[in-house]
Amino acid sequence: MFLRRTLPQVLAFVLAAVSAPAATLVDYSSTWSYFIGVSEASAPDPGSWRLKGFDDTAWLSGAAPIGYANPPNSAPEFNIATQLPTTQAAGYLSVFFRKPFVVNNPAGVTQITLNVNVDDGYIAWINGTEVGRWNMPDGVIPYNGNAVTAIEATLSTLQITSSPASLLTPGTNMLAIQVFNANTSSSDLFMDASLALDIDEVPPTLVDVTPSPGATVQTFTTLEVVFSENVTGVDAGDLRVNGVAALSMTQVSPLDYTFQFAKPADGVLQVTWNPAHGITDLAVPPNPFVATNWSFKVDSKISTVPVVISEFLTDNLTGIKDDDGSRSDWIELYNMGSEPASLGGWFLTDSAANPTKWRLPAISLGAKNYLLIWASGKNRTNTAAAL
Ligand SMILES: [Ca+2]
Ligand SMILES: [Ca+2]
Ligand SMILES: [Ca+2]
Ligand SMILES: [Ca+2]
Repeated sequence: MFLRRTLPQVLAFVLAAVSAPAATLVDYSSTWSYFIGVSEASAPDPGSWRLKGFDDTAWLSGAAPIGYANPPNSAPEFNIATQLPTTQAAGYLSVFFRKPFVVNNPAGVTQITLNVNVDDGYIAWINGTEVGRWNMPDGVIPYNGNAVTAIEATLSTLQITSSPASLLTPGTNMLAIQVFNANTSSSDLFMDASLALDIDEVPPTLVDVTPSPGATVQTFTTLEVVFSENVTGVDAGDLRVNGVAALSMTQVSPLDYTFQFAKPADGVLQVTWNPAHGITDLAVPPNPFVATNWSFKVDSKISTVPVVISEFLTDNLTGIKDDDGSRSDWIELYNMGSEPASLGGWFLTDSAANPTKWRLPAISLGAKNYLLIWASGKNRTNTAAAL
């Protein structure tokens, strides 16, 4: 058996990250409109039959499974509900199928599952976008193209988890399937299919906040929150610091918001949500945001020296030598800031148990300047010479 899948960006064979119930929108044994492929199903655009607006009133319709077996009622095809003429009798290699389905709120759809029980191969489209093919060659296949191999009816399952909502529109949508026989002498053809949507039932939560819980910041006027998914209903009045609502709110993206507050006095700030925040995800029915509170601290006196360890060497065997001609390990500090920074009150250590192992002299490191410190154990503190 030869399996082929295309459009990998819309086909992800992974478990959905969220648990969600599936709503079956097209069940097996449904009634389909169909057109026996003695020509393309639409002209001049051979693809327009896949769209919702195409007029298929002249097409036949019948309940699935739809197909034929030669001889009739052969074992694998015993349950065919709508009999087609054989390819030999009617001179075709493919059959076009259309089935409308209704989606009230595409934004809440987290996965589309399409099951097709087919002999011999198929290509499927939702609203004109190909969502997958099975036992078919690549590329555009004309009405008289054919499946790769002859098989008995086989169930193939597509799970579309990457942006499934982008394939759908609110209201009526169109599932189009073209079934191909493997060759003009094939003894059979078979199609039955189901389509199910997983609906989001997972409430939004916070995945990141700034300032973070327990943080100490020097100044505070802006608070940023990132939700686990796109949400709606976010207003300045939804978020409070020490009981006072934000002055304003800015939407960075549908899941990322900043809130502006009046500058508070130093101390611990409690961040809470208005119980009537009204924030929900985009599912139908919507799932309310599960609010969590946190606190952080403002201390205007804390140092915010923008000095980082920019480079270090821990095993100096062949590198540079210090003033005494010996090779020690070294650490390079860099002032990222735009002002000179005092190193007074800062320490270097190589022991987590001893964070104040070596006190930096209270020198000033100029803006955008580097400082090399030898980890020599010589404890040099003459700021006029190398450290
Ligand atoms: Ca057969
Ligand atoms: Ca066949
Ligand atoms: Ca959700
Ligand atoms: Ca709100």
